[in-house]
Amino acid sequence: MAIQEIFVPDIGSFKDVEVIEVLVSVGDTIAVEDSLMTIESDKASMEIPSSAAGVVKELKVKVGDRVSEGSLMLVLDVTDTSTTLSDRSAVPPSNPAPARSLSEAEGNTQPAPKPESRPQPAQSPTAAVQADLKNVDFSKAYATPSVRKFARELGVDLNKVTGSGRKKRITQEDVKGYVKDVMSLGGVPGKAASGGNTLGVAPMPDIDFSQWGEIETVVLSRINKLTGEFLHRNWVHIPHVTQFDQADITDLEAFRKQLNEENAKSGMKITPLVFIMKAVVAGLKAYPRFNASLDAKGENLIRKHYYHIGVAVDTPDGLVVPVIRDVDKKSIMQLSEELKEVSAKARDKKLKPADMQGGCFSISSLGGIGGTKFTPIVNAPEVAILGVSKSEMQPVWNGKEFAPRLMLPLSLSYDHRVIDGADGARFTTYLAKMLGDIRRLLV
Ligand code: CAO
Repeated sequence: MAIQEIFVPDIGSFKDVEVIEVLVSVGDTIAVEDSLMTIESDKASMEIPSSAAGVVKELKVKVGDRVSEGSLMLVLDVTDTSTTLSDRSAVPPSNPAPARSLSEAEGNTQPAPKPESRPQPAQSPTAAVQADLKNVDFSKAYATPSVRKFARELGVDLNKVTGSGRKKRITQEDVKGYVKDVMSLGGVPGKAASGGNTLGVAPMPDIDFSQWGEIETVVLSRINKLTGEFLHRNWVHIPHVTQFDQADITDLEAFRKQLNEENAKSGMKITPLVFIMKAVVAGLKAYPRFNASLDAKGENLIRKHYYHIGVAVDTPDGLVVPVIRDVDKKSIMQLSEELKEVSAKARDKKLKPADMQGGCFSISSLGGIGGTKFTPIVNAPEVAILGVSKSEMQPVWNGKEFAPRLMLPLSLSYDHRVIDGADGARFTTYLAKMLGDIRRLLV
C-alpha cells in the first residue's frame, strides 16, 4: 500500500474557484474517476474526478476553499497504482461521470461509495434551498451532484425528471426541459418528458393568417392567459365525463317570483342560482365523494366537512371563479346578496387570490344567456362542476297527459378517477329531486 497525493487536474480556464461540495470522506474507498468534489465559478460548475483508486487518508480541501490546477485535494492509500489516469482530465459538467455510472457501466469492481451515503457539506451554499426541499428524497435519482444542486436551486424534484443521458442519467438539460414543461402547464408538474413536449404530440403550427386576408392581433388579457393555462391543465390531467339531466323547476320558479315581488322595494333580486347552490350542498352531503379532492400523488381522497361553492363569473377580461363560503349556513337572501357582491367585485377586478381559493365544487351558470347543455371543465383540485343552462317550458308526460313544465338543464362534469358513472347519475337525479321540490332542502 502506497501513499499518493491527488491534485486538481487541468481544469481549463477555471482558476481560484470555490469548492461547493466535497463528495468523499476520510476512510471512503474510491475508484478511478469517482467524483471527489464540485467546484463552481461564476459561469459553471464542474466535478473533479479522482486520478487514482484507493482509500481516502486525508482531506486537504473543504467547502468554501478556493482551488486551481495543481491544488492538493487529498491523500490516498493507493490500492492499485496501475489504474492511475494518465491524462488527469476533469469531467466537464455537460458530460459528468458519476461513480455509479463507472462501476456499473465498465465493470469496475472497486466498492465505490454510494452517492446517497456521502455527507453533505454543513455550510453548503445550497443549504437554504436544501432545507426547503428537505422532504424530497433525491437519493434514488440518477444524477451528478452538480445536476442535483441545479435541481435544488430550481425547486425541482429530480424523482419526476426523466433522464436522457447514458443509462438514463439526468442531465442539466433534462432539468431545464422539465421546468419548461411545468411552466407550460401553469405551474403544475405533470409527466414531463424530455424534449419539452408533455403530451408527446406535435406542437401547434405558427401560421401567418394574413396570407388569406386582413387580420388584427389582439393581446390576451392576464385573466385569459391564466384561465387558459388552468383549463388546459385540468383538461389534460382529468379524465372527464359529463352527465346531463333536467330538473323540473316550475314550483321553484313560482316561489322565486313571489319572493322577488315581496322584496321588490329592497331591490334585492333572487335568481335560480342561489337555490341551485343550496341543492348542490344537499348533494355534497348526500354524496361526500363529490366534496373531496385527490392528493397530489392521486393515492388519497381528502374529504371536506365544509361547503364552499365556486361560482363562475363572466367578466369583460375573462372568466373568474370566486368562492362563496359556508353556503350550508347561509339563507337564500344572504346568498343572493353575496352573489351580487362577488359578481360586482369580479367585474371591477377587485377579487383577491384568496377570494378564489378553497372551493369544494363549482357552478357555471349560463342560464341567463342561453343554450341547452354544455360540458364544463372540472375546476381542480375539485372533482366535479355543475353547468346550468337556460330553463325552458317543455311538455312533460305526467302519466295522464302532457303538462307544461319549466325544465332546467343540468350538465355535471366529474373526475372519473374519483367518481363512477353511477354516482354521477345519482348526483344529478338527487339535484333534480331537490330542485323539483325545494321543501326537501329543509329535511
Ligand atoms: N334559466 C333561465 N333564466 C335564468 C337562469 C336559468 N338557468 N339563470 C338565470 N336566469 C335569469 C335570471 O333570473 C335573470 O333574469 P331577470 O333579469 O329576468 O331577473 C337573468 O337570467 C340574468 O341572470 P344573471 O346571470 O344576472 O344572474 P345569475 O345569478 O343567474 O348568475 C353569474 C350570476 C355571476 C353567475 C352570471 O352573471 C355569470 O357571470 N354567468 C356566466 C358564467 C360563465 O361564464 N360560465 C362559463 C364558464 S365555462 O364553464
